[in-house]
Amino acid sequence: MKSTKLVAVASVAVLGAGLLSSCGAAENGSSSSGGGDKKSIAFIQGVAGDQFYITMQCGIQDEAKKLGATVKVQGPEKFDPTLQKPIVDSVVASKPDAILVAPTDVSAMQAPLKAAADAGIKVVLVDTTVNDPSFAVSQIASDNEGGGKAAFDAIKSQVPNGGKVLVVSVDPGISTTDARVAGFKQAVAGDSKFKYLGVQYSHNEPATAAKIVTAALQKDPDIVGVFATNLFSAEGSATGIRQAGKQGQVKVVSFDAGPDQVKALEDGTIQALVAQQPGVIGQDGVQQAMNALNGKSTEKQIQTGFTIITKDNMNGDAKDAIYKSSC
Ligand code: T6T
Repeated sequence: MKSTKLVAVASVAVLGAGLLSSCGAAENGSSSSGGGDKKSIAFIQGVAGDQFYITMQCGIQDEAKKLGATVKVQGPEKFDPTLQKPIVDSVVASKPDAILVAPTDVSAMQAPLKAAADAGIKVVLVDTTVNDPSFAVSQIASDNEGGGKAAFDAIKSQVPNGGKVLVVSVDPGISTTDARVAGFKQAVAGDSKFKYLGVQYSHNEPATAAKIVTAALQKDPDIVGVFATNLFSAEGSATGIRQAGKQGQVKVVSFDAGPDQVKALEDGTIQALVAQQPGVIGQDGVQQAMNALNGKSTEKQIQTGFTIITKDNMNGDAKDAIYKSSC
């Protein structure tokens, strides 16, 4: 296993769609035109329009250009396996040489992706995984559990005296966000000054995340911290905090680093971001796919690092860790 590429830019001393296809998918970009004897790679995102996957797409396209492959990108309109499965099926029918895919559910995407591998397509799992990923030539993801722990450390540095903490996640059954919740929960359990209020699911809808946070603050006005496990949970949590008029009072730490999250960092609604390295995940994914296609050995598992972004380093060392909205 490749060593962890952890980028510790800052200590956690915080504070201080294009075309719509018939199956409802957004085909949001293809690159490296031509073809000939070039290898063809299909990238299937977890959801279209998410800056995490857009940044990953940029890394994929850059690397594919270097290595001489074509790339087609598609993603479902929502982070939802019932919408992602038909995309996988139609991509498999189009017979690309390799698929880079972020499965939206550990169980529901198992059979469709296994079928892709059985059809002779090299499958690389990027970001998320499935229950039995043995059919994949490689899996590349952040240290999601470690990131959950880092999120707790960031909250703790804000409120060293402890108190009640809440988690806003996406849906159960997503490997990444489930691991972040587990890492955070375990870290809270290790510090008796903190009380874990549990996890609530936003279904990747910012409006739902906002409602969760406002309702939780009504029920428990003494909440000291919120951990939002991804970009859309964070956007909604920030809205909920603003609606409750508790900016800066309740400390918010989230995964990801989309432009809206960075704005919330700037205005003091969010205190720290655990930024992943989606571009690197994409580059590594293409390299592994090409190795597999060229008969070279692959790395079964690659773990990428993260950067803690705060108001203090967002315009400095951590600037490059902010996600892109376009390539
Ligand atoms: O946090 C990322 C990704 O790692 C996760 O699997 C799903 O949500 C994001 O895409 C951010 O919205």
